[in-house]
Amino acid sequence: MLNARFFSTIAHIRDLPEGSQREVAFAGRSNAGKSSAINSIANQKRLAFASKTPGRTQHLNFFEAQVGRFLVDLPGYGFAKAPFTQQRAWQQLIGGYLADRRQLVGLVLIMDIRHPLTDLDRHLLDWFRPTGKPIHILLSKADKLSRSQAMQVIRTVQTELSEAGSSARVQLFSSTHRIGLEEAETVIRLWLDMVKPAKATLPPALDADSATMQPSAPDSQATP
Ligand SMILES: Nc1nc2c(ncn2[C@@H]2O[C@H](COP(=O)(O)OP(=O)(O)OP(=O)(O)O)[C@@H](O)[C@H]2O)c(=O)[nH]1
Ligand SMILES: [Mg+2]
Repeated sequence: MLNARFFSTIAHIRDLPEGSQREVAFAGRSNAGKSSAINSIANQKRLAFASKTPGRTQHLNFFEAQVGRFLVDLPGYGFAKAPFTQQRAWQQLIGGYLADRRQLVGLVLIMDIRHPLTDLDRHLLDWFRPTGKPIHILLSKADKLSRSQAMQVIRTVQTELSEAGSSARVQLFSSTHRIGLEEAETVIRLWLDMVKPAKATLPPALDADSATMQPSAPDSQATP
């Protein structure tokens, strides 16, 4: 688990956190499950203000996972009829952030598994691609489908992405049923250059118990 804590809410590009080194942004349609995904990955309840009312997240919400390493919850798109890159607020704040933020190292795109790759999702994928930064897709609410239905969707999405020349990776995800959490966390840790705290293990020769043990058969394993 990443243990992130709420850091700040940003309404203007000029207020982006100073001293940030790496950021991973979470984007997707309104109600796709972005805030819930951040909550479950960050091991927090109500951290990112998940709600039943679409469009609640209006600004960029920053969560600090380690000093200088952030998860960024973006406002959802899909309300107004115009493509989001033509909407003034989106263009200035979120568009500007995604296109120009040097510290942004990767984009997590959340898509409801029951409505994957909408026109707006494709638009975002095409629009973000010139940055050259990696995209990882979470097919969220995977608990809403059977395992075989979910596998069918992931295959279809993978095929469509590769046909469109996208190198985005895709996985199943559910915040409520904790599906795919580890896989998502691994990607985010890698992008943020965070290493898991190493477990303190003693080399066998220095382990007090094994030092006093009788020699065992070559293929048997010593259990702690
Ligand atoms: N069954 C199920 N419901 C989920 C899951 N993730 C989120 N939801 C529900 O979907 C709704 C929207 O979740 P949010 O996390 O607020 O979605 P969002 O993408 O942040 O929405 P906006 O901020 O409005 O763009 C809430 O009612 C959540 O409880 C999931 O994995 N499974
Ligand atoms: Mg939200």
